[in-house]
Amino acid sequence: MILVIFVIFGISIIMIFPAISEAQSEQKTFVTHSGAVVTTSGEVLDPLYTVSSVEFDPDEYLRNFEYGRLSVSETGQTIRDYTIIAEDDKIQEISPGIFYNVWTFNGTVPGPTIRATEGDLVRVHFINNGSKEHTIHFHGIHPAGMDGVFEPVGGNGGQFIYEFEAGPVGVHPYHCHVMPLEEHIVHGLYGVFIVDPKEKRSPADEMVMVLNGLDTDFDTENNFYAVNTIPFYYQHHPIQINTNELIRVYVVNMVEFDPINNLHLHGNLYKYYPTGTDLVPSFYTDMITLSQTERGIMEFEYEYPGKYLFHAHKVEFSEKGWVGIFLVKDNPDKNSQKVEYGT
Ligand SMILES: [Cu+2]
Repeated sequence: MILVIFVIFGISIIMIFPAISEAQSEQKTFVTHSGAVVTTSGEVLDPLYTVSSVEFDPDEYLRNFEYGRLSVSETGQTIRDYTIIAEDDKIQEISPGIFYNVWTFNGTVPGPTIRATEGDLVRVHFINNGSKEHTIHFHGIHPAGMDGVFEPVGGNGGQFIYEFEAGPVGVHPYHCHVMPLEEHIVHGLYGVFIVDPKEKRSPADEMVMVLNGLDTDFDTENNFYAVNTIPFYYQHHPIQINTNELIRVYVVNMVEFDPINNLHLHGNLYKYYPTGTDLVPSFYTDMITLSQTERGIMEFEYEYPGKYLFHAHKVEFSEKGWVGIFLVKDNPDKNSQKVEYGT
């Protein structure tokens, strides 16, 4: 409160002004996915922030892998340099009309999927352009000083270089490890780190699915669940794949607050490699259960064309957005398919 005392002509006048926040009074205008124009003061999200909006394309994210800037050391080791920038002032429309303050790595939730081959030197140039402290904690094997736990990187331009040898083979999450951890994760500071074996896996149509939840009313329970952030996205925009073509899905569960998540595939079963560390599948199933940051690799082919659901068999999660569709197209000549694989 601002207290101002005027003394005019011997009369005391006390005026009390309410504290004024620029962010609260400033109107922001967004264009929704459907083209509607929405204006909000932003105060329901977080009045401390001056916001800018971001868009996220789950189709682009699905098959996008970042291999880094390549060089070779004097000893012949492949070096991969990546740059990851953390921010915590972005607003994203995560469902029509629902705006959420996302904390991002390189502007998106999840952050980029980083990919390397076992034995490569991974160098991540981390820049924290947020207002809070953030880090990157990679799951996997690395020195203690590279763990992203005891060295919080200050906001407003703080920097740190994470350097370690890629390993073990598999699919690993990375995420901010600053307390309160739940808050930093549920706002979106996580991504996927894939370590390929030196002898490559067989060619496949590869994709990344991050199972996540969004607590939009800050009561430490998720209001929405999704695969790749936008609830129901792949139900409305089915993932197109081909019959008789190997599909490989790197799946990572980043849902906070709920102890388990799961994944059920319709009309098919998949080979499942928990954490992806063993090159021999552990299960042949249509259903896996995943706790927080549990992850693995699924492999399958569809014999019959058509639409097939994949979803959480925890029905609450699927009804709140964690559901998608594979649109399987007939592929009479599978040998003519171009299959891209990591370099
Ligand atoms: Cu953080």
